[in-house]
Amino acid sequence: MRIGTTLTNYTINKQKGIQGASGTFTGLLNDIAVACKRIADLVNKGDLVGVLGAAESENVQGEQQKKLDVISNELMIEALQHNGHIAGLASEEMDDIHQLPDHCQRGNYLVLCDPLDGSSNIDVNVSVGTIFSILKAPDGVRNPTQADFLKPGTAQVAAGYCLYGPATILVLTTGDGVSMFTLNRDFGEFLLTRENVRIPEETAEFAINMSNRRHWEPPVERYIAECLAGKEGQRGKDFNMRWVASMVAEVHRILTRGGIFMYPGDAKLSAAGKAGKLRLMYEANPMAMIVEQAGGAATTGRQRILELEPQEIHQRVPVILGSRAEVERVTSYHGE
Ligand code: P6P
Repeated sequence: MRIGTTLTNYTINKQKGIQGASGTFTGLLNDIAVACKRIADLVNKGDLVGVLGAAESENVQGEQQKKLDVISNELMIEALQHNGHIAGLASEEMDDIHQLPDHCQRGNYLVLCDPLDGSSNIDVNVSVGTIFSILKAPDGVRNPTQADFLKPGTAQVAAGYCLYGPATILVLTTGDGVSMFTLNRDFGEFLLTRENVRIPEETAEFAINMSNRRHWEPPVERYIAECLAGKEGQRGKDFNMRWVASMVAEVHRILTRGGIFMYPGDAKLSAAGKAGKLRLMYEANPMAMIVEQAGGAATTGRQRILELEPQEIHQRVPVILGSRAEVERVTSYHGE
């Protein structure tokens, strides 16, 4: 499709020929884009509008919320609940499923989101992002329950993120490749800037929080030690390392130039009763769909993320994703 086309025109054209396409999906993506534009505006203004710093609250994870976490969640609800495109919304920032007010018309979709991922970076002006996952809503259900959201990642009809960095870029897949749209602030539209994004199969760049090294399982230790051994080691090449502590920024780098991102389970997380740090439903699943649609791979180290059967809306999983050859190497080490 023509570079420079708007997100709305792009989705209308994508929906043409899809049996029963009612335009609701295009409307839903427009609602999400409105929320992302409003979040981008606040992220960009920061201290000028008093949105930085901690809120007086914790989320369901027991983590200190930032003011912008709470505000971004409210902006997602505001943008999504009034237009009849969704039947329910789940968010990292809300304990339970958000039930739409009775007067709101219900739509065909369920949305799960991390309204502002990486928000610990907000106060230090490092890129953050919104992550979203879209499922079909069950027919005729006005108030979906948590069980209606607990579908494997393969059931997603679309997934995406909006990266609030030097540029504001919305990245989307509807199951037919990955496209990128850059926000033109002059007239407030996301314009198509890249289509059919592909992740290089090979890479020499890994992303992991090295401060957790003493807690890692042997397969992770083995893989990273080989990377650190460089060209003198058995990999025969030097590796570079990055760690932004903002998953959206890491995934965007990988989509752009390849790489492997790892947030594995480890002894410290296990001791706290956690299978991983990242959340399956609104971080791992949408990012895994995007990465796979761009030719990469996404596993827990032991199995494909998109095939996991969810048990709980906020459940955590280990995440290893990116350039296919490297993800398969690490995953093979787990199987030995
Ligand atoms: P750590 C942000 O809080 C996040 O959920 C991801 O975006 C990021 O990759 C990870 O956690 C960073 O975790 O332990 O390095 O702060």
